[in-house]
Amino acid sequence: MPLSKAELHLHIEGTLEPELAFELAARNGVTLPYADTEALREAYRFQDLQSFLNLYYELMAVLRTEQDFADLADAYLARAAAQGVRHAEIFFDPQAHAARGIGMGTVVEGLWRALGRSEERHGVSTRLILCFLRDESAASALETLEAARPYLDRITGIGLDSAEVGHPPAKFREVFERAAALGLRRVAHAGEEGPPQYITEALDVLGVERVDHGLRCMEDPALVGRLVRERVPLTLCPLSNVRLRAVDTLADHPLPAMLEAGLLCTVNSDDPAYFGGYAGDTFDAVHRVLGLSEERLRELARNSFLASFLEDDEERRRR
Ligand code: ES4
Ligand code: ZN
Repeated sequence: MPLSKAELHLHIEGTLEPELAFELAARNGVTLPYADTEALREAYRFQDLQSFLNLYYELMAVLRTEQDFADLADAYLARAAAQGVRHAEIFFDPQAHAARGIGMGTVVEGLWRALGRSEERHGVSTRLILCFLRDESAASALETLEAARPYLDRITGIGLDSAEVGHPPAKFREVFERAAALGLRRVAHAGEEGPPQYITEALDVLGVERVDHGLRCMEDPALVGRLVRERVPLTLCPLSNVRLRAVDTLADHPLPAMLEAGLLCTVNSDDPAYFGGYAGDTFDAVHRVLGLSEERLRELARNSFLASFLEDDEERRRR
C-alpha cells in the first residue's frame, strides 16, 4: 500500500498524457505537429522552464470542450488514487485556454464534472486553484479574476505560474488583494528559476500561505530561517527540477538539506505527464535516490496534509 498523501502542486494541463492528447486531437479535429505519441515523447527534452512551457501551451490546443477537461481530470484522479493520493489541490490556467477562445465556464464546469465525483469514484477529495500566468499583464489577471466570479463556489484559491524570471510577484499585488477580499486562499510559484527575493515578495506583498517550489530559498540563510520560523509550507517538485534543469540530477536535489534545516517541505509532481512521474513515483524516487528514510517519507506525507487547505477535522480524518 502506498503512503496516503495530499498532492498540493499539480497543474491539471500538465497531466495530459500523449495518448490522451492524440485521442482528444482526433475527437476535436486538431492536428498536432507530431506523427505519433512516440514522436511527441521525443520532444520531452527540456533545457529550462521556458522550453517546457512552449510545449505545454502548444499541446493544450487539444482541450476544447467541457468533456475534454472532465476526461483530463478524471484520468489524473484515477492515476493519483492508485499512487496513494487521498486529496489533490489542482491548479488550472484559464488564461491559456481563453487565448484559444475557451471560456472560464467550459474549463471550470468541465473540471468539476470529474472533481464533483472524485470522492465517490476515486476516494480523492479535491480543491481547485486558479493560476494567473505571470508573463501576462496584471490587467489580464484582474480580468481573469472577474471572469471567475460566477464560479467562486468551486474555486478555493489563486496561484501564480508560468515564466518566472522578469515577472516578480509584486506585479500582481492588486489581483491578490482583491482575491483575498473575496475569501480566496493564496499561493504562488516563487524561487523555481527566480531569485530568493521573489519568495520574500510572494510572502510580504501577495500574502501567500504556501510557496510553490521555493527551491532557491537555500541561497539565502536568513530567508530559510524565516520560512522555518513561520512554518511556511514549500511545495517542492523534485522530478520537475531535474527535467527543467534547476538541479543537475535528482541526487543533487537539496530536499534532504531542506528537511534537515527544518523547512516544512512537501513533494509533488507538478506536470507529471511531462516530468516522468506521479505522486507515488516521486516519493519512490526521493526514497531510492536521495536515501530518505521511511520516517522522512512519513513526515513528507504528514506535511502534505498539514499544508493543505482541507479543514482541520477533515484533514485529520484523511490522514
Ligand atoms: C509550470 Cl513547472 C512550472 N513552473 C511554472 N509554471 C508552470 N506551469 C505549468 N508548469
Ligand atoms: Zn508548478
